[in-house]
Amino acid sequence: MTHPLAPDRLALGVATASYQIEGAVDEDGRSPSIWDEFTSRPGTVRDGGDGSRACDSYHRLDDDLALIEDLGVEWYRFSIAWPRVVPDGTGRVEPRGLDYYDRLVDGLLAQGCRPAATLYHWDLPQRLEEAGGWLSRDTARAFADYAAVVHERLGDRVQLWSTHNEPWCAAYLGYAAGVHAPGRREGGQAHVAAHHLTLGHAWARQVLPADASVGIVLNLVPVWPEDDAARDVARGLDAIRNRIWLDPLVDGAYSDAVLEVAPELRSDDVVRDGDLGAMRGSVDWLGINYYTPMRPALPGRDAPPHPERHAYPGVGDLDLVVREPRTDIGWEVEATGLEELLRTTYERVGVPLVVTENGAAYADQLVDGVVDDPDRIAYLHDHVAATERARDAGADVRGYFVWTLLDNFEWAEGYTKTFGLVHVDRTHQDLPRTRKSSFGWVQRQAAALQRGARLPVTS
Ligand code: IFM
Repeated sequence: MTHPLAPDRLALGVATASYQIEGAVDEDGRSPSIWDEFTSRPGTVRDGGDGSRACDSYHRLDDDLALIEDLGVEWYRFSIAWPRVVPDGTGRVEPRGLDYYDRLVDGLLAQGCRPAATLYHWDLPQRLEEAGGWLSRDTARAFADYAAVVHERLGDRVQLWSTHNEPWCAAYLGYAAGVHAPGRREGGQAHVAAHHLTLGHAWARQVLPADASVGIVLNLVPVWPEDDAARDVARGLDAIRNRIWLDPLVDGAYSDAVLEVAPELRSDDVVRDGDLGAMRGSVDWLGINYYTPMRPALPGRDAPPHPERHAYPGVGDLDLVVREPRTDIGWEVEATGLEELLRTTYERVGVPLVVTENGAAYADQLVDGVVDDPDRIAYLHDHVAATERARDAGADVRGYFVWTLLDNFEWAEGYTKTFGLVHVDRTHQDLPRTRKSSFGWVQRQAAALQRGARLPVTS
């Protein structure tokens, strides 16, 4: 199959996700998702926000298409809201939901931008959660059926498909730490959710045409133990962040490192005959979302506990060290982590890679109609350079997509953390959009690419 992104240069794109920008959660037949239910519970989101309005992109498709056209990038990565398309999770299809994505895809193509569709970016229909959510195999089957419905409608125009976005978050933040929807704290059952997410991916791959280019988007991380004492927890962390996803995709097996922390996956009732075979070789390309490296340590340091420490069932007590400099969401800035991750992942998987998300939250200020964000520009510059270095070292990385177009609903952080190239003023009823300086920086990269330049360019 010809890959939609060419190997000879890095393609540039920008990414978004349905629940974070669309709003319109009860329009045109959309049913509630697990995020609608989760955000309705007091205390789950830092500022009490939710996605009911978000950036109102469902109603402002033309405005946002105009922003994308002005940005000048070659690719726009978006996700599809399952509850808009198959409101009950299975069965009846809602054509009005599909119509919205149809208009988006046609609008992008008309302005020369290529659509990349993600089928699941965490907005599971609430009805499926009530039937067991990702702890049930039936959800994996329902996902494959939903994937076929979407592909049937958009597959003639969308060439780059991903099944899941960051299934680690869906499984471990959702079913172990309980800080994302559905907000469950079920310990090792999160490993079962992880298995069903990968199974859903593999079954979706089977129902999509063989000539479709299908991948999965993983938030893999470089794991750098703080000291020798942390080597065991580092192995466990690596198992849950990296190996539990890559082992079945590449080897069709869970390695001992994974089974040690996830004994639930030794059960024949969970991992059934044929599951691992379906997963093996099921990606034509792999998406990598990178923000920061992880530095595991043993607990007991004189520092506040890390909020993610409950997201690693089976690993034992661990802490995570975060060095300076950090972005506004508290994540260490370290671009060499991306270079290392791309090189080692390419060696492991051997399929084309795309950096499907990379970007930074900074506390932007709108002053006299201007948002100047030099820290975000520096972050993007250094990470594009790291991506090019990984290519120089032989990693077949085909694209770099910025996270994200608009300041949006940042999950449990609500609207308090902003990653956008475009500021959205939430103090105004009509949510006016203002291009930040980083928007201009990406515009210049896109223009330079058209002249055949190597990125990043400085100007
Ligand atoms: O906003 C998220 C996105 O939905 C998934 N990847 C990480 C981003 C920043 O937290």
